[in-house]
Amino acid sequence: MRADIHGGRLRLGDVLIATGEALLSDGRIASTRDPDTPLHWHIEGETIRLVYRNATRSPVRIEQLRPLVARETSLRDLRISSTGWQSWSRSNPPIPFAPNALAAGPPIRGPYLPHRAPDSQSEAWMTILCAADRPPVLFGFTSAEHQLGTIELSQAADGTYRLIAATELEGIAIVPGAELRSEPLLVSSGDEVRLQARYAQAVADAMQPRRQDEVLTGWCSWYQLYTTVSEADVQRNLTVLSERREQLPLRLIQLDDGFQHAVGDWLELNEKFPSGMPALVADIRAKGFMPGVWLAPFLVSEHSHIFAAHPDWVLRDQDGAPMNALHNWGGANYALDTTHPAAMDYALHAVHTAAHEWGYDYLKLDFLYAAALRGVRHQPNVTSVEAYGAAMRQIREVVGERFILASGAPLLPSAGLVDAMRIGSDVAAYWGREGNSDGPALSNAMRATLARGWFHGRWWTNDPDCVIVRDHDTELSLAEVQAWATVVALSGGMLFVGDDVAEVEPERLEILARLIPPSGLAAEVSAPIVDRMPERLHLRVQRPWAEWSVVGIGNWSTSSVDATFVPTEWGLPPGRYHLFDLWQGEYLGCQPALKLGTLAAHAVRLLSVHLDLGRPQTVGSTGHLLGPAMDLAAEQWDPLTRELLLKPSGNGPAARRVEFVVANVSGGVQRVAATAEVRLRC
Ligand code: 9PG
Repeated sequence: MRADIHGGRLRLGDVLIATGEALLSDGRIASTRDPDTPLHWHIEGETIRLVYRNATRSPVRIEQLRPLVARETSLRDLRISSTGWQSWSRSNPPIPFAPNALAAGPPIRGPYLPHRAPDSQSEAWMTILCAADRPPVLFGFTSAEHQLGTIELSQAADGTYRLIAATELEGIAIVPGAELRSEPLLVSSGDEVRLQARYAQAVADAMQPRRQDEVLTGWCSWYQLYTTVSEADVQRNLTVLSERREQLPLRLIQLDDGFQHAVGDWLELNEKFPSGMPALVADIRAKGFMPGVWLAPFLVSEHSHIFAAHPDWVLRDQDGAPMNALHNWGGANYALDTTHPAAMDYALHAVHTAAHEWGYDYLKLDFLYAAALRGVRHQPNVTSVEAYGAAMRQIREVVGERFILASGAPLLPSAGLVDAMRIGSDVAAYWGREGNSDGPALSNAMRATLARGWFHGRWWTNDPDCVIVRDHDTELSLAEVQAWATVVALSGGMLFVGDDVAEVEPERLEILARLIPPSGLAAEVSAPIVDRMPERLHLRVQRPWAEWSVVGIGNWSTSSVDATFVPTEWGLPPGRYHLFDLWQGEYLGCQPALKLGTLAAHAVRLLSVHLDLGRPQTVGSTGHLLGPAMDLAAEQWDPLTRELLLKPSGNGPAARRVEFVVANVSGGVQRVAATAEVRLRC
């Protein structure tokens, strides 16, 4: 995109014309249009920074740097995507403009933004704007080392939009002669999926993500036992999972919230854990599992001993009152001031103890946004993003190469510091609740997972949150359980189960077993969008012998619909396709398109889709939910001997019985057991 600067205005191709501004703490606004402006742009390719130079003789305090301030007249039918500030924040593909002061409000799901207009839509980090008659445009800050970046849109009475891309300086001072730079802002236009990839790569270049190894699997105590969890509960699940390893090989046992005296009192275990942590960890290890534990290192309950002893360790508001980061567990929970050396030492001591004294290899660090709240800190002149980054870097140093799953964590500032990221709100054993579009609910977790697949493997490993498969103590229908299992499988992210597995019905454990191991690959999603969720999921499988697709067709509406599959609507070339229903293990024939019949509310159909190659070929399998994409390691067809060689991947549970479904040229299919290499004369 061409950038021209003329008369203090920046023109970006035919996307927009903007000025740059700085909002000072005394309320004055400096503009690139001023004759003696202290501002200039620094432009590299499609990336823009705004720089403020203090040419005065006294310090200047800055609230915001605004690399782009534009009035847009031509945004017909504007739709806006949400990335969301932190793990649990609302996230969705482009949907019509709507002020979101409540949905993205502080302190939990949005940051404190004192300068935003109340009737605006404000998006943290990155947004994609779609309007009629022009390609989508992405505005995204590509790093968060110093400042939070937001893109704010508001609409004037005449219908025109005002766009402000700004970074928050929170009143920090620049000394005379010094310069202050905004985070870099990428502005790019084109196809939505390509824009996400381009932005993800730019962020990865700036934030240096950690290496992604294996995508982990495990058990988590939270989604059935909640805070009632006891040592006996963990032991019971440990025993069951170790006895059923052949059917259900999971790697981790992760203890969640419920072991501590109070939030903040991490080192005081409650009476439900009489044997202590080292003993529990030893048992987990002895049975061959990786031990994991939950902590919220930056949160202290008003009821904690630690807050009673050190009330000066928490973040304060302008009036000096402790800032409530959330109301939960029967009271206020304050944010630890990580710039207070003693407070930070305490957080590090808790994490050090969990990792090195107790012996946990995997830390689910939760409510991390608390360290990134705007407030009055012990150390002046530090932004909340800087405070968060510094705290997380110290935590990383303490835990070394142990695994960090971040949860409730501001997204961009965590890239490079954590191994995995919770990318949605909590799941629950119900689809949704009236008026709850952000809190715990299966549909909310699903919405975020569908919106944030493009993070996966680029900034960290995505954690879509646990699957819940039990058939009791739940409001979820089988269709809903399967829909979530499908979305998790197609996310490529971590696979954890949130049930008390000792109590789960065998046929429901079978659902879980079909998801092992995670594929590591995230499917692309596309419209139609219903209830802010895309209904199409598409994983393109590329192998040396063939390319095929795994497609998920969801119905996120509240009533049943007639579903069809038309390959050309999915970007596949016209032709005849072998279709295989992966949930049912049923071959549906070879056709140019297919009527799938009725799809119930909240249900999903999952198909393996193979272009007819005019020779014998694998078109389905019955092991992993993703079918041959996971079950088949290699296929060779020899036209001279007319022999088809199939090699099973063998990467699933040891007890898994897999059948390959092979299409013959005659139009029929045959099923063959995939115990070892299979040679078929066709
Ligand atoms: C443990 C849980 C689980 C879960 C986390 C997180 O806004 N809230 O009050 C709120 C409470 C709990 C919560 C998220 C938000 O869940 O995501 O997996 O670890 O903490 O308390």
